[in-house]
Amino acid sequence: MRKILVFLILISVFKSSIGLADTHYVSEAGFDEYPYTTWETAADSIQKGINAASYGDTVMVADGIYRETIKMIPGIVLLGSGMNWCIIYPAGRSVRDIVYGADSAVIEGFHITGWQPGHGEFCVGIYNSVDSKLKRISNNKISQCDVGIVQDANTEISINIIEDNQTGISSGFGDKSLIINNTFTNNHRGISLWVSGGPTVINNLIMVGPEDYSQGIYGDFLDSVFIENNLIVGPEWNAVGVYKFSGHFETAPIRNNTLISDGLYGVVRIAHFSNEIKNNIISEGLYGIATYQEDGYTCNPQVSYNDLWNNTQNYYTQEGGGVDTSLGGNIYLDPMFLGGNDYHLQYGSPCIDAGDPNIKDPDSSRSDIGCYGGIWGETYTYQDYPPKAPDSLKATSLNTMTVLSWKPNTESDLSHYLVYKDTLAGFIPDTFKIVGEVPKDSSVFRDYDFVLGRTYYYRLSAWDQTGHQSEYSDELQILATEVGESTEEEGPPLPRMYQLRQNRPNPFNPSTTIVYYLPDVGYQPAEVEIVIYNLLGQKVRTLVKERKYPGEHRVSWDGKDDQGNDLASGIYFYRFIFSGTDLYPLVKPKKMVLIR
Ligand SMILES: [Ca+2]
Ligand SMILES: [Ca+2]
Repeated sequence: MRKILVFLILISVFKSSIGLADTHYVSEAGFDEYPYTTWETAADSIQKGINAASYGDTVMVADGIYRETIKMIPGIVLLGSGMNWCIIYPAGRSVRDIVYGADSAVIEGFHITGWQPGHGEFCVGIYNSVDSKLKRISNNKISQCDVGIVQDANTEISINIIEDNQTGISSGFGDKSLIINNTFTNNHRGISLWVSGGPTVINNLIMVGPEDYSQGIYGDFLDSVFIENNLIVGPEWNAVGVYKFSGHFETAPIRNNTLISDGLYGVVRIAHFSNEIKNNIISEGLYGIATYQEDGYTCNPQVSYNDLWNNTQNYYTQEGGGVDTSLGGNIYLDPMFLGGNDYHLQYGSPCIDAGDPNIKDPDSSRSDIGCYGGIWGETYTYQDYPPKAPDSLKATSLNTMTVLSWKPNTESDLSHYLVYKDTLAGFIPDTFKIVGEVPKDSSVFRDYDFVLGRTYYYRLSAWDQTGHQSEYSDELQILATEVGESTEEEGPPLPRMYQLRQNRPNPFNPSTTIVYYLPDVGYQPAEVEIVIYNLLGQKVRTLVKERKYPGEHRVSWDGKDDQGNDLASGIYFYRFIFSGTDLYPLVKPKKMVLIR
């Protein structure tokens, strides 16, 4: 019922805009009486309906499976009842083109499906060439073809679903089409751009297919092309976002795209090419941007204001290839996507307002990096999500402390971590179980409060600057043991002891040297203090107070106090303070003698 209503509205629109244009009907339920001008007399095939029409007419097609191939005529609008109900499927026909285009015609609302690509006859869903320039291809699903749409004309191709084809759209020979708002899924190549093709490719979602070297957009011998605001996602290890791109460009910006190539192969691979790669998020690939020389052409694209994140190697250049980053603006930070398959940016994302300042978003602010920023982008509310739960917890027990460390969170709006502890497995963290707060630039926590031989359980949460708490980390179990024993089978190598060695020479005049040793207990340098006291227990000199990496260190003392005065002969003590905690009695203070 709803569909019929839509039809009636569409009919009235066409009648009023085209004037004397007729409408012809096609339905499996009609009486098939020429010229098919009512649903009751509807034609029993689409081609009959088309043949009864003339320039400016509309042909409306009801639900059904139409086992035929279609040859359009100029100037008609061919309207199916919708891609889920109106199917053109010429199974078994030994033909190449399922739909053959015609000048200024429109096709909308069909599912055009061929046979399995690569089986028997080469199959094209819609053939649309310079001799048969369709005006618009919209709201169709095109599947199971060797090529979904062959495109050598200047056509609007919009809001189609193009899936399970060998190639989704093949565009070439001077094509200046607008390919906009389409969804490509599971094609070996989403869009192939051939000899001197130069379409504008905007706002498409391209889910790259699963075969080896599947590609989102492939280009060869190009003239000019615009690749903007596309989301290209490679769900398989070998996917490539934008591949090859050779040619003699007048202009070929790759701008404001989000390119996620989940795995081992590169996202952008470009030859003969010295144009701009700007405002893109390029993530998860083996190579973020790869360039190489081909046929003697060098390649040195201008790369600015991109976010390259979590690629094994952000830039890869072979001989004759280069990357010109002199304009700057590139960042290498977690883009903070919403997650799942949603690549909108979270509140606090480093990509917000970080694109080229000369490019504006629809809300007139500075462009965001990625496919929702820039002139074809969206205005949307940035949702403030909590950070991810801390991950990869490790712990080591020494006899006076337990050292926890974890993989640092990557969110730009991170504030701190909270550490929860209990003596029961499977405990539920609450505020009474908080044993520490760790600032965002550290990912180590030292716990001095335990009984040797007992087992403790830890969980962590991460907090952002607007007060959102992550989910809790997995629980980590640790048995507090004697020095140097690790309770983890595959934990970090056993740390050596903290050491504060006897000063040399001793007694001394005028100066002496103290050697100390820090074990490896985590990812971050730790603050170390070495403080000197007199016999009365008064602090006379802070010799060291800074963050130090693990390993052996040495420091000299010249017998002066903090004000630079010479101290008197006598006995002095020095002690070792580690991240604010006196390590006594693990590391006992040592005595030294100054002789004037
Ligand atoms: Ca912005
Ligand atoms: Ca947040």
